[in-house]
Amino acid sequence: MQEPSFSEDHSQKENHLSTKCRFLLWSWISILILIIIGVVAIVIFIRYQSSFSSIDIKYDIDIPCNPLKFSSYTSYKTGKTPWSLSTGYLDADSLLDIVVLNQNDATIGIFYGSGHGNFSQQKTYPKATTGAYVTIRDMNNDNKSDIILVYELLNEIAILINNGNQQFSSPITYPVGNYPYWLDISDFNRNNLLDVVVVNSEDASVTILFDYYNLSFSYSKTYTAGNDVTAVSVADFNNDSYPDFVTTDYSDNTISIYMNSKNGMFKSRKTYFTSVEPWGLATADLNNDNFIDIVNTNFGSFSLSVLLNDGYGHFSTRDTYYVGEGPISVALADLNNDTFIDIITANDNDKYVYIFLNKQNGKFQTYQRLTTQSYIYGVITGDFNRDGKIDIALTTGSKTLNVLLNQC
Ligand SMILES: *[C@@H]1O[C@H](CO)[C@@H](O)[C@H](O)[C@H]1NC(C)=O
Ligand SMILES: *[C@@H]1O[C@H](CO)[C@@H](O)[C@H](O)[C@H]1NC(C)=O
Ligand SMILES: *[C@@H]1O[C@H](CO)[C@@H](O)[C@H](O)[C@H]1NC(C)=O
Ligand SMILES: *[C@@H]1O[C@H](CO)[C@@H](O)[C@H](O)[C@H]1NC(C)=O
Ligand SMILES: *[C@@H]1O[C@H](CO)[C@@H](O)[C@H](O)[C@H]1NC(C)=O
Ligand SMILES: [Ca+2]
Ligand SMILES: [Ca+2]
Ligand SMILES: [Ca+2]
Repeated sequence: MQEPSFSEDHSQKENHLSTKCRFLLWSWISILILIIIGVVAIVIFIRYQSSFSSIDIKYDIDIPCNPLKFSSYTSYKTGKTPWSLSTGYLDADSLLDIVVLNQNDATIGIFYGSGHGNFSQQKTYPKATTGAYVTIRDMNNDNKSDIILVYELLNEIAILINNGNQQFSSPITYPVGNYPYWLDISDFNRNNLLDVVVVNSEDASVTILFDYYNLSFSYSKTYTAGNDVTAVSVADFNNDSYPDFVTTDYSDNTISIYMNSKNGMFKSRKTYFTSVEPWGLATADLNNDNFIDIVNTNFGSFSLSVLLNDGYGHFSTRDTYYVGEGPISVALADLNNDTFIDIITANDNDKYVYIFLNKQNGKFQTYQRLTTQSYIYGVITGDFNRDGKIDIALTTGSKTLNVLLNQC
């Protein structure tokens, strides 16, 4: 009876010892594993952090210039609340200039370009009141680009005629609807006289001023629109060679498509849901099928909607991309020269410009972002230093214009 009990004791002792050994062994292995995990975690964290400072993660390597490379921003002083901006040739030197609408100040500012990517200090021109939108077009067909503004408080648009030598006429105004917010220019009735479509945000309407000639429009038409209609973009959506247009209906969470009846008159609008508070808007062919597609910012849901044209001017395919708090303006341009249009946007609540590269099929890669000054309203693109690479300019809440040069 003892032997078994002894042998039991003995084996228990042995078990006890080997448990101790195993405990020590496993402790060491565990510590080693923890150290390895720690090191790996630190390496990942450092790499993630450093890539985060200029750009974000996960790239499709087969897209050119990926990640993108831009200069850091150059800052130019503007007036109060620089809001909308536009680029074009405003003097006779064929070098791109930039006009900035200083919303809460009685001026617009023109930054004359040198062609090297740098600009003059702003040269100011008077305007009558606050303004919500500015664009550039040769309205009177004299081969000099004029400046067109929206006066939201006066329910008017205004045109400054370019008189050459960096001189402009004082603004000539034209009545539209209640609280106009944005406009676009085209020739809807195809008679070679320019027409202007204006969205009136506070009376849910769209005004079209037709046939600008000898400083006047010859007639206008008003169409009902969505609620708080904030932006408009003209494009031929159904490829019938007559220009159509799209609006963002901020309080309805929709965009509306207005199709031209091939006489400059418009059929009743067709709406598509986007997301919360659609605001900024741009149109271009994003998947290279020759049909024009739509991108809008959704201010309230911190996102972009991309709506692809099915070839008949219908937009049932919608993709959503998240971008951060308060996106307003959006621009479309091919930043990496692969023939596919990329998306450039920014938020009114941070200090980055966000770039979504086209995956060459109308879908977009995770954004890359570039540092700018804070609180961005307007974003535009243009080849400011004439190197064939499209650059970016934007207005900020620091009362500045920022210019970032493409170096990809
Ligand atoms: C129009 O103006 C540009 C300069 O802005 C000039 O290069 C071009 O030759 C002009 N064209 C005509 C037809 O006058
Ligand atoms: C722009 O840069 C060029 C070349 O670096 C320089 O010669 C020119 O004076 C600059 N122009 C302005 C307006 O700063
Ligand atoms: C242009 O408008 C002015 C003033 O309204 C008028 O006197 C003039 O006859 C018009 N010219 C043409 C060519 O229509
Ligand atoms: C658009 O219309 C033009 C002229 O009718 C035609 O040549 C072209 O092929 C059309 N484009 C597409 C993508 O269908
Ligand atoms: C862009 O691509 C075109 C066509 O491939 C090429 O000719 C041009 O040089 C490129 N531009 C730049 C700036 O790389
Ligand atoms: Ca016309
Ligand atoms: Ca398309
Ligand atoms: Ca591209």
